[in-house]
Amino acid sequence: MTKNNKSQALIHSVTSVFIDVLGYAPRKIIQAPGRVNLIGEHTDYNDGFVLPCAIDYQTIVAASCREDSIVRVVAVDYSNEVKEFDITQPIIFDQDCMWINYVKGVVKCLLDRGYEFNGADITVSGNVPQGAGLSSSAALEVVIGQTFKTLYSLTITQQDIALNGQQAENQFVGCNCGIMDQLISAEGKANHALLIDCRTLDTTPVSMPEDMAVVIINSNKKRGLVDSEYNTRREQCEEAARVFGVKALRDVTIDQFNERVNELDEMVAKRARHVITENDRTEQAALALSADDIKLMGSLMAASHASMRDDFEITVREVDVLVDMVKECIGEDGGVRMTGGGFGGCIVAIMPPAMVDSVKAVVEARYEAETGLKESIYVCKAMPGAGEVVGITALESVTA
Ligand code: GAF
Repeated sequence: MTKNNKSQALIHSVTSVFIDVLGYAPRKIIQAPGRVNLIGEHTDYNDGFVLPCAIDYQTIVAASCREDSIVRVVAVDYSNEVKEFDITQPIIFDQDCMWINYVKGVVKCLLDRGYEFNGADITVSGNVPQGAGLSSSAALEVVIGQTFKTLYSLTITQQDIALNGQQAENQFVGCNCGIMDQLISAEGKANHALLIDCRTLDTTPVSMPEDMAVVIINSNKKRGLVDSEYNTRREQCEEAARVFGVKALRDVTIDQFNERVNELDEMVAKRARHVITENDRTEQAALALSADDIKLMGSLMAASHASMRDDFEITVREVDVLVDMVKECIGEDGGVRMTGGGFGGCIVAIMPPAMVDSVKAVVEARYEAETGLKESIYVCKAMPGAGEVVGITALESVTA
């Protein structure tokens, strides 16, 4: 991974806290990125297609092996709170401290999969905005898996680090998410998005046009009822698949849907139509992006947003306002849609780099006035997935 200023600051802070709190210098620095999904929303758990890229907002760990069986973790972003657990004892959910459950879940799942290791000392910090739909949880799950892989030379693939993280989230933390977030965090590629087939987990790199900026705007609308609404959408999709007699909505074409739509409950039909059309849009978008066809990409993103708003019903007013505002600025020269699980959170826009300042100016001038909320804007690059941070020693980073 190449260092940028944002990651350099995180490396500095995990390393110096490691030395201050744990009393010695860490052996390894490991990172895992957040992600932005360009298109393909709520398709992953329907065995469909997604097109995310890893971004230059990350979770970074400083770590060393221990000779005993204790995992000791310092959360730099939670006032250096220290938590520890013993991997030879039952690993149980902590009702009072949420962040440690992601670490515990990942370690427990690694042990359940048969990997063997001792304890570790870990400091962790991140700059992926939390609760914004940019996968801060997946970045934490993946960086912890990657840390044990690195410290103990585990023969675990990047795909299995992702699956292990998803299992931790599903079974230990209790959110029934799909595989997209963990997989892009583990396998992302610089300057590329990945078309992921969420049934086979095959990934196809899609190069990002050079003259295209990726801009994420956080509505800062607090995401409400996320887990319960998410799980309801999943159940509705599963219900539709049952009616069609298939394993997942991935197996239903648009023509088949139209022929049998009357057999579905009205709301279930809307949910299914979103997923089926979104899968199709996502495959088309991968082709459009690799052909630098931004006009087509923009129209697919617009259709995706309308489908999330009208059929899947996961957008909120503030997000719709932002999308319309940005669309007005970029016209057919780019694309914009909500990104992530929904019910608040972020939009993603692609546009020529020369437009970024004027789009920022419009949003800064109008969004707060129209919604009472202040946005946050991140201009991102597509980054590599999780790995050890090379070309830097722990002490160099502290003194840099
Ligand atoms: C969340 C989930 F974690 C993903 O698996 C995916 O379903 C996404 O929402 C919606 O596309 O990020």
